Amino acid sequence: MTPTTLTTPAAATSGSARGFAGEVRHFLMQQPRQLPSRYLYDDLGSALFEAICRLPWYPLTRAELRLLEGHAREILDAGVTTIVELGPGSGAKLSALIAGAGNDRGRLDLHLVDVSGVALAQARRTLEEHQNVRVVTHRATYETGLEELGLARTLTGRRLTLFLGSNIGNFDPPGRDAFLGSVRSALDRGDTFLLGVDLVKPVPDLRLAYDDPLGVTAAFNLNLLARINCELQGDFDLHGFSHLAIWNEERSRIEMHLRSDRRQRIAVPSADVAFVMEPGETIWTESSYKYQPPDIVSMLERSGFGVRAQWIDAVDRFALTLAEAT
Ligand code: AVI
Repeated sequence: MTPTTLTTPAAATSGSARGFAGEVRHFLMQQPRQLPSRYLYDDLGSALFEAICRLPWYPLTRAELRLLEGHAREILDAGVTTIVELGPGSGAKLSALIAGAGNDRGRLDLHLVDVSGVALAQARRTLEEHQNVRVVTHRATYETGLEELGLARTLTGRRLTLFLGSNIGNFDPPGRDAFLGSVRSALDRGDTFLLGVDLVKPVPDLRLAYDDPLGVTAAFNLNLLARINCELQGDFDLHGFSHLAIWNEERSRIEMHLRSDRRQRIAVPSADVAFVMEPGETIWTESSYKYQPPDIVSMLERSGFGVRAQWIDAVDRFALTLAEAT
């Protein structure tokens, strides 16, 4: 089958050095200093994230896979002919869903949306192992990909859109609601949406998931400074920073920070920025919101969905929620 890839201008420019430099300057000058978490995922960062998903202390991926396999037939009911996955990673989750649905399903069109060409190529290889599927990759941001797919839709069959891995947890509440609204706008009434969300769980478990004893999550976090050094000629001393994972009870989120261990001067010439960090001062690199099951139902209902089913992994506290565009 001929590979199909659509590359939008937005995807081509969103990761450009100029956008990165401008955002690094803007966010490092905020108080508290910050860096957007999407920049954690260069090639090394993506490989480190794949490693995190295999750690015994990070149960999200395994819990979600169990739910996908166990409820595949209910999720992929008879009318679904098209599946769109936003951020497919290696393609393993969609692959588990298709395998769990058995051999009596009809033909499926699979549309994969991601800014990373490497991830799309890997997901395509995984998914083309299945019989009776057509894989179309869209190298685009989620929003642009959804728009593209909305315009290109045909009138036959129903569409299922997947947003898995608790990626929604990395949005702050206003961004989350705007994103869910844009997903809803791209769907027709009756289309379905499957959302994978990590749940609130005991604080020691959350701390271990985001500060593992092997130091893989610390490396994932510190790699952002290594990326800035490499791509923007920064002079961050990686030995002068420590990884922190803090549970913010009030906001129900785990925050990742990089703490300066001493007073140090930092310059990033290609981002046109230089500043001093005091001992203990941090750069906030990620928020990972954790939800209660009813919160997920409410956020979907507010965005124009009706919830059809919610499945919860009681051991690792993870939820898959299947909703319908109303
Ligand atoms: C991708 N995202 C859902 C992960 C999370 O759990 O927030 C990223 C991650 N950060 C540290 N470990 C994993």
